[in-house]
Amino acid sequence: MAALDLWVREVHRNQIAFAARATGCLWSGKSEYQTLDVVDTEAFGRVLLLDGLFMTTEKDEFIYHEMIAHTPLFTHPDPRRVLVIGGGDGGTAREAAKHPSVERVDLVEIDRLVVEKSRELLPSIACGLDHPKTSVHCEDGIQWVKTRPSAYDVVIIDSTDPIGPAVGLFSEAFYADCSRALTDGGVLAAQSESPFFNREEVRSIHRNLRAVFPRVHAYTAAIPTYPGGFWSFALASKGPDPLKGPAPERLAVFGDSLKYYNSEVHRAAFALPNYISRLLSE
Ligand code: SPD
Repeated sequence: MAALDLWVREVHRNQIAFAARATGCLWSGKSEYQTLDVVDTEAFGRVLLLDGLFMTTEKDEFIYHEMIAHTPLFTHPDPRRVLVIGGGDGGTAREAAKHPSVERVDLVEIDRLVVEKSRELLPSIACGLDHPKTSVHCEDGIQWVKTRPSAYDVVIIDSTDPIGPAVGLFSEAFYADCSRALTDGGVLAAQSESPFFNREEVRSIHRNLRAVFPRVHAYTAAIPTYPGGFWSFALASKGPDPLKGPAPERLAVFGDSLKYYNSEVHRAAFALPNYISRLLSE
């Protein structure tokens, strides 16, 4: 008898699809905010999907988490207090906690089920949730930043896509609250969608950030499991220049523990293809 032909598939805007062969489903359920599935695959190991969209996978998560965390953290000269909004799987907190200067990582994830299921089923990623520097708060990040003036050196918005509970995490009003939650010279990074398939979202993220921050740059990374395999991030700074790259003595402390990020990758990530720089200047 032939084995079952099971695939997990993300359909993007009913136009394109990305699929991976599944070897089993470890959890499927619904929280108050979204559907949540953890599926085992041959190609990517365990995959976390929210509302049917690939959020993170055991095998390629290092690319996204290293780039969303280390790019802003090495841009700031001395990051001590870090806020991660979203990021309930723990990968971004895991990377932030690696910085010797970082004393505290507040992780504010609205959906408790994401935290619980990540701890249970994605331990290599979720170890960041239980790091001694990390405090997990299952609360609304939009409210959190409203009441914490000058509390953080770096804010990282590790959100889902701009649908459902995450929509407010892409607004100018929210970015203004994040700016107030940052110290002078603070730095913010946010996942900012596919520059090829989400052109309007990318443009709007940059428009909203530019209304608040004096300096805003896009950077990119190749991420196999996100639509198009190519993803963008936004870096907004109240002072430090992200294009300089990491201080060599700070990066040296990491030895060979990073799998994607290095100083050449940091600088190269800000080099934009013409179609993206034109999109951002339109
Ligand atoms: N289309 C996928 C965008 C997902 C961004 N966030 C992923 C969370 C991983 N910590």
